[in-house]
Amino acid sequence: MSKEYNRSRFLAEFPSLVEELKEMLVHYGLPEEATSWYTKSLDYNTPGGKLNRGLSVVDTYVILKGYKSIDELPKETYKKVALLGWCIELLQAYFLVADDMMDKSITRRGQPCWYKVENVAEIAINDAFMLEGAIYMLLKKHFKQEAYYVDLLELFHEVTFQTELGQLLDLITAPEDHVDLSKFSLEKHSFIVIYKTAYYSFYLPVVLAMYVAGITSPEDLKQAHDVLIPLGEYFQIQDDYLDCFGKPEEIGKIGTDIQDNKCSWVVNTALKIATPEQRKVLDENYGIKNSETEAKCKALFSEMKIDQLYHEYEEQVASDLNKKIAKIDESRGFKGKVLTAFLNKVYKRSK
Ligand code: GPP
Ligand code: MG
Ligand code: MG
Ligand code: MG
Repeated sequence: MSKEYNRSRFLAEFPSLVEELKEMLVHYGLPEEATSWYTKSLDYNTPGGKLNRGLSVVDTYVILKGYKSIDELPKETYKKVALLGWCIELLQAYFLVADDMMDKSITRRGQPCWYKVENVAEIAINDAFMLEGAIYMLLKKHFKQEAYYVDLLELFHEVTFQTELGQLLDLITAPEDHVDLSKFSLEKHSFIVIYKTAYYSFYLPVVLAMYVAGITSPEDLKQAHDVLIPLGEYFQIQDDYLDCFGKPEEIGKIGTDIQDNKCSWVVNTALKIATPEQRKVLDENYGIKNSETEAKCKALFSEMKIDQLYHEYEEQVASDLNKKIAKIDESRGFKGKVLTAFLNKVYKRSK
């Protein structure tokens, strides 16, 4: 079954979720102008991305159940699993609306960041909260009767908290007014990216599908965790790499990491091998809100062949992960194929 088909079927579920949320607002007696604001925020911020996280819930469930394609799923089951996928996309929308304000980003998914849209500005903070709120309204409506309802809630809450911990360290390691590259390290980078990205983007979709499929032994959750967390770390390292070396037309956003003084994989890798002269260039040009100093950092990263080191890292991590996946114990129903599918989606991505 084609990727395009899976994607369009998943997208086709979204309008009915918006309708359900609107009905809940009618119940509260919310005036029309506020309902239409919320709808606009949901439409603008939720469906426009790659949808990898949401689609992964469906894909993982199909693999765990041994189906050949999504068309073999009973309609009601498809809807349920897709709804969990949309809940991750709502979580992602919530994070991105807030992250773009914190990172002072300009574009996202090829359009202006939500807070940059006319008349939105700081209202985006409340909109972010309400994107998160939608998750729990939908989970209550569709999953309250399930034995694993509390597990779902706890999982969403814990993963959200973990993401916020990563975001906290990301932000305080990148103060706007004070550049101190000695505060950076690859170890700190690893904590930041595992927490701000790997849990919600990789661990969460698989564990959601595992709950619905009834495969939830601690051993299986650990097997999933031990591959998905390093895979998510690799994914965020790609994001850091693309922020500096990617094409804005391709990645749909303009990189801000150098000017934002971010503790990114690129600068950490450069710091590890820099000569005293190169270190001086970085000390004088990194983390400044200025496109000329930014260009100097980029030129230095190219001269230091950071892109080559990145490609070497990429080969190494993919080979390590494949070896780990080959050792998965499938005796309780979990399947290594779930993890291979993820790795294939991520390996050598350019957007
Ligand atoms: C991505 O970092 C991390 C997030 C989107 C998590 C945000 C978490 C919150 C609690 C708000 P990034 O800033 O590198 O992403 P991008 O490059 O897409 O802006
Ligand atoms: Mg950020
Ligand atoms: Mg950002
Ligand atoms: Mg980034």
